[in-house]
Amino acid sequence: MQFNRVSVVGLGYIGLPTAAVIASRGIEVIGLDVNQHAVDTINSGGVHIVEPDLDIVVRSAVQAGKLKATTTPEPADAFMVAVPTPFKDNYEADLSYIQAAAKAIAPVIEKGNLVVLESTSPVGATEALAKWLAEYRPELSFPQQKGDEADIKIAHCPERVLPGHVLRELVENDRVIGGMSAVCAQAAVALYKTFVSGECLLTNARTAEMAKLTENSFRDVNIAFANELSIICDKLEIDVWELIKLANRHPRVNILNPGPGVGGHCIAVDPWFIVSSAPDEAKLIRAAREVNDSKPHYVLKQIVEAAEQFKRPVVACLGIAFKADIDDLRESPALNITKALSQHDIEVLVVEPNIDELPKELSDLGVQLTSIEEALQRANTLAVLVDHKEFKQLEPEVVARKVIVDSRGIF
Ligand code: SAJ
Repeated sequence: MQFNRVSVVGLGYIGLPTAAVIASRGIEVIGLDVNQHAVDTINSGGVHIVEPDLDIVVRSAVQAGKLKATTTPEPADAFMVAVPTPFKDNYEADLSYIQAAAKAIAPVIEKGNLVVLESTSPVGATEALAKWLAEYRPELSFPQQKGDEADIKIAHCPERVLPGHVLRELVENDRVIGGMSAVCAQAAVALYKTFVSGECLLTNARTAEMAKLTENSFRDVNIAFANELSIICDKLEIDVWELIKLANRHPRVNILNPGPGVGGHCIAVDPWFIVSSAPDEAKLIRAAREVNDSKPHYVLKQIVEAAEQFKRPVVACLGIAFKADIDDLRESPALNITKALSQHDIEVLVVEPNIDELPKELSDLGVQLTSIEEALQRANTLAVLVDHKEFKQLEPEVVARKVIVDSRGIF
C-alpha cells in the first residue's frame, strides 16, 4: 500500500510526535484536533506539549509544508487515531474520544483507506471503532463484515514510547501490530515501516490491545512489589535499597525501585482496563494497583511524623514531577503529597528544577517554589519525592544536618 497522505487524529503527547516524524519522512501529514489553540500553535511552527526536541521536528516539518494541523477532517490514505482513553469513576475505559474520532473521520474515509487505532485501549476497542465507522458509513464494507475483502482496513498498533524519549523510541521501538484481518495487519505494517526502524510484529487486534495493557501492568505489578517491600522493610528495620541491591545480584532477580507511588497517564490507568474486563480473574493486577495507589498516603504520613518533631516545621519537597528529569506534573504522586502536606500545620517549600512556576493549586495553598540552596537554608525536613539528577548530585554533607524522608532512596 502506498501512503502519500496520512491523517493523524489527536495531536497530543503521541499524535503530535508521530505526525511530525512521519512528515519528516517526506509524507504529507494532516493533523486533526478539536483544540483550536493546539492547531494554531502547530501551524505557526510551535508545540503545545513538552518533549525534548519535538519543537525542532515540528517546526521543520511545518516549514517544509509536510505537516499541517486542522480542526476539519480531510481525506487521506491512512488515519491514525491517537486520542485519550481515560477511565470512568468505576475504572471502566471511556471510549467516547474514540467514538468522536470515528464520527469525525467517517465522512471523509474512502474505499482502500487504512484506519489504525493507537490509543491505549481495552480489549475490543478496535472492534468498537470498526462498528462505529460501519454505522456512520453503511455503504462501505468493513473487516468485521468482509474480512480481507473489506473496503476499509482497520488495525490496532499501541504506542509504547517513554515520555522524555519519545522521538527516539517512536522510531526505534519494535511495534505490535494487530489487524482485524491479515490484509489489515499487512497494510498497517506498510504504514509503520515508513518511519519505524524497529521490528513490526504481526498479530490480531485483540492481542495487540492486550499486549499494551500487559506491558504496563507488568511494570505496575513490579513497582508494587518494590513498594510493598519498602513498607515491610520499614517495619522490620531493614534498608530496602541495600536489600534490593543485594537481591538483584541474583542472576534472575531484577527488582524495580520503590517510590512515592506510580504517576503518569499510563501505568496507573491501563491495568484497570484489564481489571474491568476480567474483575474476578485479575486479582494480582488489582492488588498491585491498590498497593501503588496507597503508597503516597504512607509517604505523606512519614513526612508529617518527621516534620512534627520540630516546633516550627518547614519541609522542602524535592521534586513534584511524576518521575525523574521531566517537567510533567500530571497524575504526579509527588504533587499530591505536597498538596496534602500543605494542609497540615507545616510550612512547605518546593524545589523543582524543571519548572519556573508552581501550579496554582499549590501556590494558592501558600506553597513556595525555591532554589535548592534556599530550601537547604530554610527547611528542617527534606522530603525526596523525585530522583531528579540535580538532587542526586547533592553532597551527603550538605543534607546531613536535615531530617530526611527519602522516598526514592537517593541519599
Ligand atoms: N516508577 C517507580 N519505580 C520504578 C519505575 C517507575 O516508582 O522502578 C514510577 C515513576 O516514578 C512514575 C511511574 O512509575 O511515577 C511511571 O513511570 P515509568 O517511567 O515507568 O513509565 P511512564 O508512565 O513514563 O511510561 C510508560 C512506559 N511503559 C513501560 O515502561 C512498560 C512507556 O513505554 C509507555 O509508552 C507509557 O507508559 C504509555 O504511554 O503507556
